[in-house]
Amino acid sequence: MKAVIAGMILLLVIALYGASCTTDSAAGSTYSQLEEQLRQLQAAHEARSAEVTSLETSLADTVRELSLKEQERLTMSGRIASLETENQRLTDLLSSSQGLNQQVEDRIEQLESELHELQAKLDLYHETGIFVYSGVKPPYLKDPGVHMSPENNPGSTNVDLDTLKAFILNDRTDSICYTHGQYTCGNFAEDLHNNAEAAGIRAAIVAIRFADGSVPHALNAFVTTAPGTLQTGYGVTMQVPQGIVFIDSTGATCDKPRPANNDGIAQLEIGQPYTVSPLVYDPLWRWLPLGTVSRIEIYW
Ligand SMILES: [Ca+2]
Repeated sequence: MKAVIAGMILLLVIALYGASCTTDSAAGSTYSQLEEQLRQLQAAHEARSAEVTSLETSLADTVRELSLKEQERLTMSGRIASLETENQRLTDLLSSSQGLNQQVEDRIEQLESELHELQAKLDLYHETGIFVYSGVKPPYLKDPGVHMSPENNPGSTNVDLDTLKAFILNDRTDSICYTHGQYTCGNFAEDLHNNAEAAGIRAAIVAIRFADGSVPHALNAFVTTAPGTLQTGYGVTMQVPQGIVFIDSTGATCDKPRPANNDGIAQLEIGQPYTVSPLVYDPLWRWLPLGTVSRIEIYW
C-alpha cells in the first residue's frame, strides 16, 4: 500500500515538472503549488501509513486474541470431556455401590436370621441344663474365700483317647489327699486342668449340680480327636465316641485306706445319677453315685 501511494506521487511530480518547462514566467508559481500539493500528499500518505500501521497492529492483536480464545476453547473442550468421563465414572460407582449396599443388607438379614435360629437352639440347649462357657472363670470357690482360677494355654490342642488316657494316668493329681475345707474337688479339677494345659492338652473345668441341692461337684472335660475304647477298672470295655470325655480325678481322704489310683471316666447326663468308672482295675474299690445331675456347666 505504501509503495503504491509513493509511486503515484512520483508520477504526479514528473508530470507537473514536465509541464512547467514550457513557460518560465509561470514556473515559480506553479512549482510552489506543486510543492504544496506534494506536502499535502506526503502528509496524507503519512496519515494513511499511520492508519495502516495501526490497522496492522490491531489486526495482529485480534489474531493473537483469536489464537488465545481458540486455545481457551480447546482447554475448555478438554475439561468438559474430562468432566463427562468423571461423571460417567461416578454414575457407574453409584450404581455399583447401590448393588453392594443391597448385598450387605441381604447378608445382614441372613445373619440376623441365623442369629435368631442359633438363639432359639441355645435356649433349647439351656433347657437341657447344659451350659458351655469360654474365657469365663468358674464362679466357684476352691478354698474358703478363694475362687477357682484355671490357667489356659493358648497352644493347647485336643488329643486322641490313648494320649489322653496316658496323660491322666501319668498325672498324679488324683493321689493328693482330699482334705475337707482345704483341698477338695475344685482343687483337684483346677490342678488337673492346669497340668493338662501345661502339657499342651486342651482341658475344661466342669461344675455339676444335683437335683437334691447337695454341694456341687467339680471335674474335668476333654475333647478327643477320634473314637476309641477304654478298659475300665470294672473289667468292662467301654466304647468312647470322638468328642467330649469327662474325667474325674478327685482323690480320697488319706485318713483311711484308699485306692492307689483315683482316675475315672464319668458318665454325665442330666436327670441321671453321676457315676464314675475307674481307669485302673482295683477289685477292692467302687465309686458310689453322688446324686442325680440337674445342671452341667463346662468352662473352657
Ligand atoms: Ca492321675
